Amino acid sequence: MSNGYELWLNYQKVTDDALLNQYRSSLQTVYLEGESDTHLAIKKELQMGLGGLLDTEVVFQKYNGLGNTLIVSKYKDLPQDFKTIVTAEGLTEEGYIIKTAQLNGKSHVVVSSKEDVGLLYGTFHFLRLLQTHSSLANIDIMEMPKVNIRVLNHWDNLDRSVERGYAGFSIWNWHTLPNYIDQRYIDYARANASVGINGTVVTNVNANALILTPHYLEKVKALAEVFRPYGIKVYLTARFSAPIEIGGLETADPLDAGVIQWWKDKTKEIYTMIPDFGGFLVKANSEGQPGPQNYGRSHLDGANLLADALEPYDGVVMWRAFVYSEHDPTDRAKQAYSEFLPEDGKFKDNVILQVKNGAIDFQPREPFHPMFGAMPNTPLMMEFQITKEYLGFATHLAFLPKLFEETLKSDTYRKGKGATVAKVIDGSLDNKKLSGMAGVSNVGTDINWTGHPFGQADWYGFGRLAWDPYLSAEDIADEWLRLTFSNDDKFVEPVKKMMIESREAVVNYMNPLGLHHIFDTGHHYGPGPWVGNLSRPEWNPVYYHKADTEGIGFDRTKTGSNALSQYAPEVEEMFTNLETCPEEYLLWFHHLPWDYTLKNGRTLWEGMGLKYQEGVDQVRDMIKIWKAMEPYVDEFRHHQVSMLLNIQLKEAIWWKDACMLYFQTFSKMDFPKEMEAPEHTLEYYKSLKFPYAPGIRPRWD
Ligand code: GCV
Repeated sequence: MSNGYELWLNYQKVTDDALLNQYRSSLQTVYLEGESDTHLAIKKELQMGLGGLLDTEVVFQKYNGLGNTLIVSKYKDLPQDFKTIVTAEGLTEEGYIIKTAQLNGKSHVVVSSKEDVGLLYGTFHFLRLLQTHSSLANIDIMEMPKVNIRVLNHWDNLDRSVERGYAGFSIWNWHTLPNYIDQRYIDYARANASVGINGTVVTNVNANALILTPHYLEKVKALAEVFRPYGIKVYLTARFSAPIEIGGLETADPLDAGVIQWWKDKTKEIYTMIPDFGGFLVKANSEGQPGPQNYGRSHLDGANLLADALEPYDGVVMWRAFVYSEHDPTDRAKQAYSEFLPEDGKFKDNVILQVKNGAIDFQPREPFHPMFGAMPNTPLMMEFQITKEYLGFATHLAFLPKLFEETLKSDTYRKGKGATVAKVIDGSLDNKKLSGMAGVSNVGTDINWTGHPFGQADWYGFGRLAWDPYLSAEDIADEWLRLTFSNDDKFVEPVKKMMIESREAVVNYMNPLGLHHIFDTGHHYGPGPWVGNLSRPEWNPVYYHKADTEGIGFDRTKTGSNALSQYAPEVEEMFTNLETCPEEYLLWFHHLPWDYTLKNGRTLWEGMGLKYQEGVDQVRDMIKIWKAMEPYVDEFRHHQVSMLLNIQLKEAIWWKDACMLYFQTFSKMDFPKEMEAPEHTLEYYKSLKFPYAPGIRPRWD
């Protein structure tokens, strides 16, 4: 039985006997030299990994002169000229080589790198090869991350609540830190390092300045010490008004000499305690957070202020582009672009703008953010949401790497065809020095970390894509299933198919055909397309679907908000033209009549009903597939996932019924005959209230 705590690092004994014997005979001795903390972590991981996978005692031999090379061999004596086996030439700092090397007619597996951390990454990869039952005969791997900054963003508050967290409380126990080091901190670091995540922002972007006080910095330092051997840097969110709140100043104006000095001093204090501190992540002038605009200054002034303070220590500022103003009546989707575009090329070298994958807010499906195609002179990093604020919390199975892949593969056409978002964020399109990918974490104190056992796959997949944004979601699903559950193809193939389809299922039963942000208010749990009474127009679902008796959808073409003009002409044309606009984005960009004819010949109204129904049916299929998997999965996790899938089905039906009943008040048309009739009345769905739905903060109404 597995409670899921070990994640994808469970190192179960190899089940194939022939392979097990082969592994056992060729992997008897591990030769290692180093004694740095990272080398010790490597040794521990190999002891655990090989011990578990091979269920046998593996001998570790210290061998001088190996540096950042480790050799796993069947031979008790290592040939003296081992140095010729591999060279780390051409590798970047975090890169590694894994090779089956022949020497004096003898075969060894060699992992080699330039720096300690590369060897750690190589070790995890080597273990992954064994976990996925790969042959050792001809390994020839060279890996280097394509993206520099690969970070998790924790929206964790100091009281241990987690904004948009659905897997328990924050894993950071601020009260017992710095003296009590929870084993979770170490396992968290191992899990992240195993997929190449090299940074963590431990505090919420809706920030609390207290984290920058000495009392808390001591605690952050303790975490940084746990993470350091695993190549993970700590970052903090910087509340822009901190100079006032904890510094006793009267202003936080970024051009004020006292404020400039305060940030310099604070940054120095942090680096004295944490020499490899990563830098600051900032949400400013967004959803009530303070920022430079409070003083009539710009985002540029704010970001450069912090960049100056961090520059002597090689720290970076990750400045969020998620901004929209309650005083700006223009389409919310246009605001970030309008705000940041004029500043392109003016940020200091150690500033990177952190841009959400889409221009609204982590919807089940969004077109890529237009900023990715428009800022050649500013490094842009991707912000994905791993936690499922808008994809069913931790009770729905929706494999997010599929969503991430879709955005990364999108073509911005900034330099003609092939200028994908992946190329923008790995910096290759414009030869950027800084590049990054952030994922809003879905981790909490639940035993299995992520609530839903399949939520682990989203964390895993985020890390793998941050390392290499060109990986396919399908390969990631395959890998994760083998590591986490079983290598049996009779299990892997159907469940992989289920994972790959799962995200589309959620889109279908929540937001089909380009609908978006029709979630119930504040907590975003369940449907609320009827909500229209909130103080800020763009917090209301009615703002996004614009349903009326004529039709439905947000016109973002030239006849509407013209948000499409923010894309390259090829993209603008493709989305504008109804012939070429993919139907999954239809209502994102167009307001269309209810009887508009879809490509399948059905009316838009009928098409909506069919999509909602398809989503429900897809969940039914998922339940069927999972049921058949009973022989391959331990009872505990099988039962857990079964219960969750049943919740998902109930909620999928809820979404279908509530949305279709509500939209019917405008369309005044009958439901398509293939759609199952709603279970309740619209009034019933409207009456549902969830004041204690998880993940909300008091700020939200
Ligand atoms: C951290 C959305 C979420 C907020 C979140 C915000 C952001 O609005 O609902 O909880 O705040 O995005 O990304 O800053």
